[in-house]
Amino acid sequence: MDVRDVARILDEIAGLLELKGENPFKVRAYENAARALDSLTSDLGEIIEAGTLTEVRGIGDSIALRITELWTTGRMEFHQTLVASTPAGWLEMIRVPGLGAKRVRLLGETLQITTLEGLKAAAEGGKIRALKGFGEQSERKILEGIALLEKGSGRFLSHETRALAEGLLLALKQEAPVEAAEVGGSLRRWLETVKDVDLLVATKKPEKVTKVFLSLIPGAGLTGSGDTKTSIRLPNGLAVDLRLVTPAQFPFALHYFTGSVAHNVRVRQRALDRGMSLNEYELSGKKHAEIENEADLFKVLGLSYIEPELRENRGEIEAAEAGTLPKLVTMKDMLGILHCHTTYSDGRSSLAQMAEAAIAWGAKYLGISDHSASARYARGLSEEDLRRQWKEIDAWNEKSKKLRILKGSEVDILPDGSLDYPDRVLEKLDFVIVSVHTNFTMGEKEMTKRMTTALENRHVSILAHPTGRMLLEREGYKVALEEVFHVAAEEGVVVEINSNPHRLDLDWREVIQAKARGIRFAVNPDAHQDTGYADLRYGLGMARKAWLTKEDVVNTLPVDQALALFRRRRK
Ligand code: DGT
Ligand code: CA
Ligand code: ZN
Repeated sequence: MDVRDVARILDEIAGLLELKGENPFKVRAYENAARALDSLTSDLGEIIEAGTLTEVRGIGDSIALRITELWTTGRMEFHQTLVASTPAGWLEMIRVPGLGAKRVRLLGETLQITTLEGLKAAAEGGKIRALKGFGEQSERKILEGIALLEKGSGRFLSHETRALAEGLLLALKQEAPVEAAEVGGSLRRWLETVKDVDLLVATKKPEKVTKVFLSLIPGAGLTGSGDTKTSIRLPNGLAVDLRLVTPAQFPFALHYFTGSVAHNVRVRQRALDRGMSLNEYELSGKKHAEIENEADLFKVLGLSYIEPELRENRGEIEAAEAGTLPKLVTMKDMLGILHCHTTYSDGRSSLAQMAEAAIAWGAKYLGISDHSASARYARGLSEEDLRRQWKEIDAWNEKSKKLRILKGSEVDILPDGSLDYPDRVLEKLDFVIVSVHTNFTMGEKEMTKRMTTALENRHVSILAHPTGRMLLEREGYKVALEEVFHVAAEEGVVVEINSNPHRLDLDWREVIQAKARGIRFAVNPDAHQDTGYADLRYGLGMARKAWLTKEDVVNTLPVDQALALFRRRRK
């Protein structure tokens, strides 16, 4: 259990209390405690051991006791009692986008609904529109929300599973007789969501490895066990498959279990065409000594090495044959970090903290972009606030040799396509990010016009999170992306790949389309605190899946060239 698990359970308690119609102050107390844990700067275990948990702002006496119980025993009586006394379906219903705990309870009690299916039936039967506070539109929204849930059901955000997978691999390498170990499947291909975790281990002592594996997560249930495969399921429903092979089989198994299925089918066919047969354990007619790793396997098949991110059967095999695979952008290439928030708007770290963290991360420049004036949802900056921030940035740049801070803003695109600061303010900024944060539900035509109008403003440098999607939560707004790309390409506007693992927006499939039009990209963390730069690896995963090279990504440019690019349109 780590601190994030504890925060998640506190949030769940807040939801459960709300479902029960408990005192809002009590609900708030749990939410506050969860946020306090999120922004903890020292180790929770150490704090608990030192008995200083109640000194953390936002955590009161009784919640501190419950956190301690959870941390030390792995369970919390209060939480379990709450879960046991709430219809399980209600917890699912809260996950329907747009339905809060209050409405779930109202619907549950008045219509005697206890399951998600019951909710769907009620909405389809037109029973919800008759209730006070609901209408036909809310009924339609509920159905859309359920459809989205069903579509994503059983999938997980990749960051929720990656840390677990990497932790398990590390533990196996340290504690078991492991010769080689890798994560496979969609996780290794950096897909944005994953169904399960596929682990692959080469060993000469499979029983020992299995035994260690089963001891690593005490709360997990065993769902399958054999000589070569062991499957467990975590309490949150995530399945982890461990496959065991011999060291000689490892390259074949790693390639096979990395996938994708479509890629595998092509590669296997290629082997057949060359008179060989390939399966997850071997390539017939080849001595194992000839193939020590995946690169050797590709080579025998007449292909250059294909990075896992590219294995989606989207032309990578043809390119590998022709020797035209791109040199994918890497973390080392990234010199600058753009799109970051501070305590001036809705960030949790100060400008100085964000800057120090950027230095530690190895950045040469940092683009600050707090929210604009009318962004009430995020404490947007007035012109006066912005000027105050510029002073602080100037002072920093005067004294710091290590990191240049750029003056930017994340400016709201207003419903009519105009921007949330006048041009005379925008022209003073080093870079201008624009994005849609309000009125998501307008029609496709209107939204397209809104966005293209904004991009035509010559002060705009970057379009952020272009579709507004939240993975497994909500679809993006309706917009004709081809038209937006067309204008962005024409105007020289850079398009963002937002690295927040809940967004990963623009999607890599769309990035491929946009790149074909000559668009360049910024891989941005959208960091709201000084630990937020870590998300860049997820954005980079998207960039690499879209075949992007260093040249396609503007924050690989030295600061002067990046600035010149952002200001080019103003001349
Ligand atoms: P996921 O789990 O839905 O996020 O996506 P994957 O790609 O991880 O799929 P998964 O876990 O079902 O299988 C892992 C890999 O095993 C998959 O990427 C390729 C390989 N594999 C699974 N089933 C087949 C199959 O029927 N044919 C071939 N050629 N490969 C398969
Ligand atoms: Ca998988
Ligand atoms: Zn932002």
